[in-house]
Amino acid sequence: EMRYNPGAIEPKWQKHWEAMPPLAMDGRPKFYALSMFPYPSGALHMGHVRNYSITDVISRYKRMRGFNVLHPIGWDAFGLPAENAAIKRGVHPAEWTYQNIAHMKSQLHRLGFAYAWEREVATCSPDYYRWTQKLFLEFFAAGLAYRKDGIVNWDPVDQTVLANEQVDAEGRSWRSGALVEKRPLEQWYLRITDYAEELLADLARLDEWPERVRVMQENWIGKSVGAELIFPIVGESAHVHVFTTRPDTVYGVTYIVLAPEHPLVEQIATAEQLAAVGEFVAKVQSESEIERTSEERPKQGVWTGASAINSFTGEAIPIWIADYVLYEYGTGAVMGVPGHDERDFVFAHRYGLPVRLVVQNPQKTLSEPLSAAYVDAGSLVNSGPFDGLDSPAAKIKIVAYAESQGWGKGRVQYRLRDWLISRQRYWGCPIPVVYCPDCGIVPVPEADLPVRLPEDVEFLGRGPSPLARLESWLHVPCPSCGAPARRETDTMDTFIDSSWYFLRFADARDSEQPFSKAAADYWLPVDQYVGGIEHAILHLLYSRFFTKVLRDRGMLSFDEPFKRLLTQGMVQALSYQNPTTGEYIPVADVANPANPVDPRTGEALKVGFATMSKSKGNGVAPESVVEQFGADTARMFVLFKAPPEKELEWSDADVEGQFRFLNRVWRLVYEFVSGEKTAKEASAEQERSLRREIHRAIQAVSEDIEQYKFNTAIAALMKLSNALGDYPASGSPVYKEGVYALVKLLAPFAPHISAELWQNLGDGDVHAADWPSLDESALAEDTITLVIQVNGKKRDDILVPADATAEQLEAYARTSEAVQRHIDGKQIKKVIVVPKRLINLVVG
Ligand code: ANZ
Ligand code: ZN
Repeated sequence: EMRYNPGAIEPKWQKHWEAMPPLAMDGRPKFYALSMFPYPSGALHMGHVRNYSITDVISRYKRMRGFNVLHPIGWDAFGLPAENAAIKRGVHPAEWTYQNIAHMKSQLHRLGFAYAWEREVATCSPDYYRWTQKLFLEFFAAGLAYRKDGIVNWDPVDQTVLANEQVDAEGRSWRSGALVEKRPLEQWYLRITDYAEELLADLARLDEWPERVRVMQENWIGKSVGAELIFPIVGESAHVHVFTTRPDTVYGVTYIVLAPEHPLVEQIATAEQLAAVGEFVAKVQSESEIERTSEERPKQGVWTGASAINSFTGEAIPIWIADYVLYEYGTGAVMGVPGHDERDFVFAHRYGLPVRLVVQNPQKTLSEPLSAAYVDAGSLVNSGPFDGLDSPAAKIKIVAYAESQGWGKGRVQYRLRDWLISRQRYWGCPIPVVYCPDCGIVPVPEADLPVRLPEDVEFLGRGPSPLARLESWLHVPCPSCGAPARRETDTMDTFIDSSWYFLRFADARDSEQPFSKAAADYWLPVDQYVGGIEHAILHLLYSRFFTKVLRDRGMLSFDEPFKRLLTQGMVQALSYQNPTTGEYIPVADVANPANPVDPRTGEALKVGFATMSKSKGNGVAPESVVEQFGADTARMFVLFKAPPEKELEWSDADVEGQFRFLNRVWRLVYEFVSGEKTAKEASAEQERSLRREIHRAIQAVSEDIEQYKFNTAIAALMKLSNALGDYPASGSPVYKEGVYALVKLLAPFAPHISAELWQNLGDGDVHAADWPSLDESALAEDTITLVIQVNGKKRDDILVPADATAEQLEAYARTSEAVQRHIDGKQIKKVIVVPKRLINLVVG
């Protein structure tokens, strides 16, 4: 057909790709491209389109380069929104979820993404969560899943506990936004801290990850090297253990502080202080960790009435409790060194505790009383036998001495906590254990998996979870002794489901095991992973943890799941905001974009780019672009508009620009296939120049795809199409070479139009074709610009043949009048040539 009509050709090719034969392991090199799988929220948004276009380009490109490519998709399908829909609208979470999956799946098809559909998974399906349960039992068998009574983060809106990772810096739930409360509760944990050191050390090997993500993980793991020092309590047999990163300051300790929750508090508080202590503990318990450790507010505390001995000095020092000491970190107790720690300095001043100088500033001699804490390293003073040592040496000596005396030992501390995985929710993977009055915690035998979610449940949205109220489900015989026992009613954090889905894709239909070792070892690690920066910590850290544990269980033989990572930027669009109320006005309600006003008040609106979202009313639905211009244009636009790591600003004009480009390509190929070939001849020079353009495009597009520079790759395609458009002799072999190369190079980006055009060229399936090969010799330039210097100063530049020898270059240089003037009859002593660029004549 003459006219480019995406609405006619795209569905045809989409059908074709759906029917692709399943993948098999074979002798070709493999390539595993993966986008973070979506949550089935209801509909795809532009962020999804951007994410999935990237892996689709990479995987189509790698296929043409001869790789055996795995590009799978699935659904992260457990989670709260489904349950909330059940509470609000009475629709069962499964029904809501599967409806959304069906709709989003049709959208994925319509965008022309080529997936290994035969490997599709949904984490809420029993064939998937059966294996999530099996993996939980692996962790349990390894001693890596355990129950612990602890203080948990409680989300009062969602009525469930949250992992530390799910509470933001303001102490709010990542999901509901509610201020998180602290509650004591017995829950399941995974022992991720056992892997803290390896998770940290292996970050260095992830050299194809963004630096930013590695730093975020490093900070999250938060390794501190220091010591645990022991302070005997006066008149008690108990000791206080503190964690410090500054053992070199031990002679400057003037008090000890316990976290208010510390179990010693009750034991050592004296009768006179007991009331004040109790009051303070109650006050602190109602505050969040963020409030307690805020830099702004004064540190507060109360003396317990008790004292401890600093064994180094023999001195008795008071034991306090204070808000700024956290029970969950280190030992829950610190040694107060006000001379060298800012928080301690503030605290000591507030409560009149002594401040002592024990580390001297080597730059600027300090003397007592100190006007501020000196926190850097220095040389020790007032520190007995350690005087004169610098801080690093003193740390080592003091720890060694403490060890020899039984006063403590070296210790490494991580900020990372064990992963709390229990959720008081229905729509999640049931934790496969039973509680027996005689046998205790009994894992459900593997043969009885999956522990299925019962379907007939009530959703009230308050009180205990539906599972905890379902008597028929709750009561089971103990798998071990048969006595009446109780099921676990909590389900797992959904981050568990996504911590291993990339492994399941290797062997998604295995009905005997989560995945076969052979398949995992063949397909993994993921060669290219693409997703949002919001997963920089949680999902990526948990997935790395799972991989390492499963490796140690003998289930796979690699250490890291994701070889290369790309975190794509957000898709933004113009948004309109009322300057007084801050409210966003939906784009659809703004009558005149040239002069946007609030339709209710007439106020002029603030205009800016903001992430597309429902709440801002500035989203563009993928299907609206697909209907108007086709999937190829939508894909080309999101890839062309910005580098993938950067924010992408939506622009209708640029969408149309891509549509026009595809129309030009269509016409060009159409005219080549059906039109009269011009009998005109091109000059040898024109011919060489077109070949150069063709091979430059081959080189640029190949390199750019490898380096995620999709925007410049598309620019190179445009350049090639222009060069072809300008070429006079469409009947010549080089023109044909150019047309074929253009269609092939376009194939990963705009797969439908290229498939159709390739078919018209009579050459089968472009997506099964070989990537065009680069002819380096075609890249060579005919002429180059030679810069001529005399005594290092530029005097002229001239065009010379690209393949001229050094002697020839010198001869060319001498012909320049400007150069002759500067040589001025003097003798040339030396000639320096930088090939293809520069010649320097040294005269004197
Ligand atoms: C004495 C000292 C002297 C300290 C000095 C610092 C400077 P990071 O790097 O975060 O590991 N600390 C220990 N446990 C704590 C807890 N549970 N709550 C609040 N603070 C705690 O910090 C370790 C330092 O934080 C430790 O070293 C301790 O104070 C404090 F000049 O000990 B330091
Ligand atoms: Zn039993």
